[in-house]
Amino acid sequence: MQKTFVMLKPDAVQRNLIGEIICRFEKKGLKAVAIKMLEISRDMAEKHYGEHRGKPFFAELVNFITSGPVVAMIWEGKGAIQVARQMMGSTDPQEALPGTIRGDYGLFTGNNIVHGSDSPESAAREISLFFSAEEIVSYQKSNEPWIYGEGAN
Ligand code: DAT
Ligand code: MG
Repeated sequence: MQKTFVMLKPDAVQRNLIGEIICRFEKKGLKAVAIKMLEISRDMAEKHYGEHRGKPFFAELVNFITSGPVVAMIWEGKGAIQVARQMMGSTDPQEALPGTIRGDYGLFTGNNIVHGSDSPESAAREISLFFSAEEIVSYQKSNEPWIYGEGAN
């Protein structure tokens, strides 16, 4: 089953949105297989956002993501990468549609609440940057046939 890396950014933690956002992914039917709170070092932030190095907002982005604790998570499910991106909404919360996480909770691109992997390659890279293999669990949930129908197994 596909895995995606999702991170609740420092603004989500400070604004008491951890539970609310985890609730959305759970209700959607995705399965949490790793969750932890941590403070990101500058080195890790620069690695995580390496594709944006050199862009005008890079320094601000690294400052923001290291400005307080974050919640790093791996969610598993069919099409999890694309599904989580759709649930997050557009990068700019002013453009993100109501009903999406950024559309419901944000107003400013710098502080856009949540990160989600944008491809299988970035999911693999981000998962291995944030989690060791021992931190990722593998388990069955009895509700899977109710989520995926006959295609559950
Ligand atoms: P996303 O987080 O939707 O994948 P991205 O990978 O293009 O977006 O950018 C990473 C983060 O960088 C984004 O969540 C917020 C910040 N960012 C992107 N574009 C920006 C801009 N034009 N000005 C300020 N911050 C920006
Ligand atoms: Mg991105």
